[in-house]
Amino acid sequence: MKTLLIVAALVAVATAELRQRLDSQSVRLDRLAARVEAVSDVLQGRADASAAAEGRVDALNSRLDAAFGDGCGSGEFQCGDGQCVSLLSVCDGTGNCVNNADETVCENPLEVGSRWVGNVVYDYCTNRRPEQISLEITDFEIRSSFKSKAYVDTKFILESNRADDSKSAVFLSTGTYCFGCRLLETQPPESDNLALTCKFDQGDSNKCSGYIIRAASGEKCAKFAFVKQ
Ligand SMILES: [Ca+2]
Repeated sequence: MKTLLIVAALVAVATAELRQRLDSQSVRLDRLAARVEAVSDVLQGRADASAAAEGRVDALNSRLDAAFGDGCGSGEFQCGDGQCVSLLSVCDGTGNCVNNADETVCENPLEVGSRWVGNVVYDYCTNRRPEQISLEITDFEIRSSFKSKAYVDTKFILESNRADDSKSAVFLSTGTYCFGCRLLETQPPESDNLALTCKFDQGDSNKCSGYIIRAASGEKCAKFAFVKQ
């Protein structure tokens, strides 16, 4: 009986060690995936900034669109069938796409009162190094003179929960939501000139990819994965 108990104890210890090692490997893989994504985003951000400095952003966008894009220019909306129309014509009440797609993307994913939580993917630039950003929508207004964008008021709560440094900071900011781009862009709330944007994937209004952007250069320097609560 005593021998059985010893064997059972050894098996339990070995199982726990194996589980710990697997968890550790899983964490390493998650970190590796995040680093690969981070490098990709930083390279993209630097390429954008460099091109802007040289006045070649249009040419770069054309080349990227040709290789990976939807065939439309940066100020255009893709109707889904190859046709491109101006972003300004999206959600203006008149069908500009032959298939009327520019008037069927006018859903508002950022309802007043909705709350979003973004967990950090990577962060190369903020001073606070938040592990999480809570985003609340306090106002969403569509003005009759400019229906392709909405004016959005937001409240950010930056939360850091590290054992040695647990704190939060609250900021208010204004911004816009572009229906054709499915993109929220906010103004930098602080003198560090860092701004938050959030890009919705087509067909999913409950998640958006949040980027902290250096407003001066457009470089993406932090990413948070936002989910609607
Ligand atoms: Ca239209």
